[in-house]
Amino acid sequence: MVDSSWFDAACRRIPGGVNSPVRAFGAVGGTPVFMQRGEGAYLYDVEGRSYIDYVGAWGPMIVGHAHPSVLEKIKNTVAQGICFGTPHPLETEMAEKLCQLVPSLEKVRLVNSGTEAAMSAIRLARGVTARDRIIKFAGCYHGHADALLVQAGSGALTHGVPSSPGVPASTVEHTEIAQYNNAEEVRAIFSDRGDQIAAIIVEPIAGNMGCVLPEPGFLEALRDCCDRYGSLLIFDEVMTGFRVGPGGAQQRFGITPDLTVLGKIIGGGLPVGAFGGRAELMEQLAPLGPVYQAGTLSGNPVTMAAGLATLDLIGQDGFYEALGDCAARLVQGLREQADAHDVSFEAVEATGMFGIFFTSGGPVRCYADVQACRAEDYRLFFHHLLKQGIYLAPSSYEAGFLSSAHTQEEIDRTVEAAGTAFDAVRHENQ
Ligand code: KE4
Repeated sequence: MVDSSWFDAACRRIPGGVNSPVRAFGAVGGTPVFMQRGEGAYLYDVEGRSYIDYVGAWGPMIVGHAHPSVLEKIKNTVAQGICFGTPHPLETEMAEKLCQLVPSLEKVRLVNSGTEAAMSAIRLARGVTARDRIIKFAGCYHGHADALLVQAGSGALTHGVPSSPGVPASTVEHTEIAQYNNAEEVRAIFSDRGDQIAAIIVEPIAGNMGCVLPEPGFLEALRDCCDRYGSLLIFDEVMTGFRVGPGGAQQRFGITPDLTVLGKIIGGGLPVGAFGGRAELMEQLAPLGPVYQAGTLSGNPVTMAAGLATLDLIGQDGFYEALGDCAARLVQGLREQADAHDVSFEAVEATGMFGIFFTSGGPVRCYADVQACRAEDYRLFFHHLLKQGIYLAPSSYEAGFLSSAHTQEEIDRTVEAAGTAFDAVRHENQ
């Protein structure tokens, strides 16, 4: 593996040696791999080893690394200057594109991260409804804004408690935690205090506890509760937007949220976030309306260029069919290998994203199911694949990501390498 001196040097000046905790390999152990270059479906570490990449920078790199069209558009844009702090035509082009592609968008505001987008969408929902309470789901992640760093309080509590030091209890007292795929629980909350609830925020496919699909009726129940009580339904599509289909999860499932949160893919790998919805809601934002929101680099031209080039590529005929075929073959191959090596295992896919679970308990449908999975087996599996040049997410609580650059060759190599990895897991469990 990569010489640890790279990580030692990083740790001297960067907390934990990383600028985002999940990169630190805390969940799988070992020393993080320092990557130097990416091309197509591959990453290359600082010592020249290659890896088939199933992290894709946590979602943005859906057309693969260093795609020529994306690089070209970035180069042409940046050659004209980097950022002006004024309106720029590419911002209008991006807003127009997003509203064409995402069914529920009439207006959209660009920001610089998914965190910022989710935080702003919640502020807007609270401002528009003049209500404070929000509902989120255990295992769903919407960035690290204070109001969302919350975990379920003890039994009788109807509000969350901070999940991180530095978050005042008062900041999360209006945030409730429900269980994913538990429509009855949400209905009960609404029947008791629906008139106090500003919004539900949900990952329409949960990608921050592996990959957990909504069961039939779950998203519909959220939509129904919000309609009955005048609350807003916020789909956090930072991960699923343009990942699970051209119009995201809302198009895939035919559910129209009131607000949508986006990020990752729309920046093509550069810092980005966006939130949008009906014009009547979005026009409550400054400078038109009273809900304040701002950002120095929001909508900057270079990010817009990278995002637009990426959105052009995913708009090509057959893009999602090919991505979905690839995911299906990968998941099927992993299931077959797990069976062949007598390892109890589940795998799910949703076109460009997938989840793998070392579970003996059947389908994984909520956070508690994910917590019951064998994290130690995932750790072993991860490292045995890493040694064979396959780079999975360094945490069993993350989803995996494919790109249009992954071909049958990468899938075959991965499935073959998984055989060795499953064998190691079985031996460890004997
Ligand atoms: P960012 O602030 O990291 O751009 O986006 C936050 C966010 C919001 N909503 C969803 C559904 C997300 O998945 C994310 C961020 N995803 C994680 C990966 N699980 C980012 C990786 C990291 O934290 O380094």
